[in-house]
Amino acid sequence: MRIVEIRVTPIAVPDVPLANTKGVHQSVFLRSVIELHTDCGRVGLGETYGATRTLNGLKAVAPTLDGLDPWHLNDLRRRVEMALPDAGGVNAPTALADHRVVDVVYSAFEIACLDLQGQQAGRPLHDLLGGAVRDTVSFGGYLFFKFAKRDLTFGPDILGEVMTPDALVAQARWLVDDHGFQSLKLKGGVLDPDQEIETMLKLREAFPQHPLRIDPMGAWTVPTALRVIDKLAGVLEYLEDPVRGMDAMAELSARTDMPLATNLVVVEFEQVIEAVRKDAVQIVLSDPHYWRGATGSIRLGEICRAAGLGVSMHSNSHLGISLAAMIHVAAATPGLSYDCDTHYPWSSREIVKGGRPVFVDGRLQVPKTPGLGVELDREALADLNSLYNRAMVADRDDTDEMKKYVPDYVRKVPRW
Ligand code: GKR
Ligand code: MG
Repeated sequence: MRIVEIRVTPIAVPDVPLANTKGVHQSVFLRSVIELHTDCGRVGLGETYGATRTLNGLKAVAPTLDGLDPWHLNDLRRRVEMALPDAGGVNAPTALADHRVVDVVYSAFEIACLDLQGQQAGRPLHDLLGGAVRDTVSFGGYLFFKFAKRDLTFGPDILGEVMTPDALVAQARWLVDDHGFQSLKLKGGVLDPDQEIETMLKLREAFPQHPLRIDPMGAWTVPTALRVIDKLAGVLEYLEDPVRGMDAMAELSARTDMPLATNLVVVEFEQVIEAVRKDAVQIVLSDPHYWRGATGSIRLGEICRAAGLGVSMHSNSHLGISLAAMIHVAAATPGLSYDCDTHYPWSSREIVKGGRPVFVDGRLQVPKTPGLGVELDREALADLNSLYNRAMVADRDDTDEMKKYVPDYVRKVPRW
């Protein structure tokens, strides 16, 4: 089996103004859809970020994959590195973590290669990763403070403005009622820490059995984080990226028993070593979009096990190909003991056939069909590609978008 044609299609998907510590989501989120066509008529699929640096990286690598054997992932890595010397990071200047272009591009093509391997072998992708250790994957409800969407050109709003603790609890009720989520994560770092403490306490009251997390993405100083921890003792299952940078996380970690998780300070294997040396975090978020694909994510799980760290799973706005990849990886990661993050309920479109999967009790079934187990809906892909061409949004910039809602907004991390 050889790759004979590579397609990279940028798409824009209607989004709603979800807030975070660096701003707010734009009216669309961007993704790239990868298709690897083979000489035997199979098509391997991948989905990743869609902003310029990722898209350019994917396009630069695509022609070099002609003739690749999808079983040869070392060859894939070699070709990606050769096509992208000194490519740097993918993220916007306002982002808080920087993922390497080579890792992101490799990851996207790797998933598509694994999809092809699975199809040829007649086995689900997770069988290529050591096999599933669970039949279903459990996701948590991802809560956001948000504005009421102003520009409805590309799609409607969901739920209107949510900027108070009570409105946030109502949002959680909606997510739990509609999808059955058994745990909840709040994207914090948006309101004053006292209001976010109040929000978490109200969530605890409304959902006494649900494990709760908050992720302010580095919005707090160490003293502020200690104050929040004091008020939320016994309420959180873990605290994600409360302070900014490895050293601040290490300082906080030395002063609290609260488990600290991250998807900001540990995004490469070298940083796992640094984090362990500094005892900066207790849980690392895995993600097949930048941890060197599905195989890298499994390796991360193994390294975390050896280092005594827990594993959870990170998400960004995504559609069904990514969701499938996340499910296969989660299914084959024995040490994953927390509900995975997902932004999925925040969009209503899909690019895979069969429509949107339905969460039951916050869970999705692990596919048993060969490869990723999803097929492209070409009409839906064309539609979102046309939206990409019309929306004229080439990069994610939450800070710039925030100025539309709060004209004097200044990005400041940490802010409190
Ligand atoms: O969607 O605004 C967002 C999130 O803040 C996302 O961009 C983060 O990458 O969900 C992510 C996180 O856990 O930090
Ligand atoms: Mg996070």
